[in-house]
Amino acid sequence: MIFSKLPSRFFVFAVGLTSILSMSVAQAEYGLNMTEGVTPISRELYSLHMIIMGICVVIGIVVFAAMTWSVIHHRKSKGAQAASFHESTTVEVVWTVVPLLILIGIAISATGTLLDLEDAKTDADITLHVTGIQWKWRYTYIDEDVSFISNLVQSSRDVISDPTDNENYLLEVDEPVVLPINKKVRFLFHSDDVIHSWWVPELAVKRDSVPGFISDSWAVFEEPGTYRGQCAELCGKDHGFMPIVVEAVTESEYRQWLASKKSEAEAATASAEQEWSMQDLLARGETVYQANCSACHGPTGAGIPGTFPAMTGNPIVIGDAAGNINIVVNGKAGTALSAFKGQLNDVDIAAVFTLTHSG
Ligand code: HEC
Ligand SMILES: [Cu+2]
Repeated sequence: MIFSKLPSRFFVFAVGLTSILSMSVAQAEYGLNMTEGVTPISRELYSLHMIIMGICVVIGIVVFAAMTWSVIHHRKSKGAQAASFHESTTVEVVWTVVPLLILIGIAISATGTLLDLEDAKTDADITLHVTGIQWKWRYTYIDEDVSFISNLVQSSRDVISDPTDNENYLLEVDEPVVLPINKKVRFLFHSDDVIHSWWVPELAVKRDSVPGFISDSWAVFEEPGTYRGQCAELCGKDHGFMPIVVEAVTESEYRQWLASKKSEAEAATASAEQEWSMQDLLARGETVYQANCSACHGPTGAGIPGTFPAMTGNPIVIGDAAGNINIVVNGKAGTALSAFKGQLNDVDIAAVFTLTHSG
């Protein structure tokens, strides 16, 4: 009989459940609930979530209590007989009207928040264009003439075989996005290649970045701070290696940062005119290569046979200079190699060319 098997099955179930629960306690930083976040919209979403969760819990308790009570009090061994009534209008009206009222209640509280969430445009102070690229993000400050690529930081790449003790492993970038507090920031999302998703839990922003399509979202930071996130759409080999770091700072720090970004860009343009020693160029090339090329062509240039060509000893790379530069600058349509002209400045392209071309 099935009941003779019950105790051992129940035991396995109980042990399983306990171990799952104790696991989630051990990994407390992942939490059991969603984060409340740091922006007005994230808090609105959080309270909406709590209200609806509360309603679901109450319904769950009522339904399971009724079921459990009926199963125990009307069990066959007690000689219970099924009631023989049909088509009770009262019951049918009750089970239609009660859920309807609950749904209307949820819709009323949700609609305001959803409208708020969708309204990225009204009164936006700053527009940030976010582009997903395999496997990094480009940030362009519309109206500010500032644009840069944000890559996984080298210190995370270096310890991939043993990341113990690496603070913010895979959650640190070389160039964080900097934004001022108390301003409405509108994000525009787009992709250069496949679908990515820009996800920063504390901002309650998780939007797909889709090639050929622009979607938006927004945030207002109330406190300075550093907020981290990741790409949340499986986008290829290094999907797990394109983190997001947003730094919220005061208005004056933001202005300073913008100014320093602009002078950095000017210095980079000017450095293209300067005479570079071979040694400096190779060193610069190594940095550019590790940040921009190593994900596909490998840290040592060995590539991945059958998927990404090796750089070392590659006839195209060590052969005709113009052909090699053309491929890097313009990319190759239909392959994973994107055009680097919008991502690297002239000196960086020259440096990485010098490095790879020298074998
Ligand atoms: C997202 C993956 C990816 C990244 C990042 C990448 N490449 Fe490539 N690269 C490719 C692929 C794929 C090809 C082969 C294209 C083809 O099918 O012809 C290629 C080809 C090349 C070639 C032509 C050699 C050949 O055998 O086809 C050169 C030169 C090159 N890449 C240089 C670079 C440089 C320099 C960087 C960094 C600035 C870089 N690549 C970054 C994927 C990548
Ligand atoms: Cu991605």
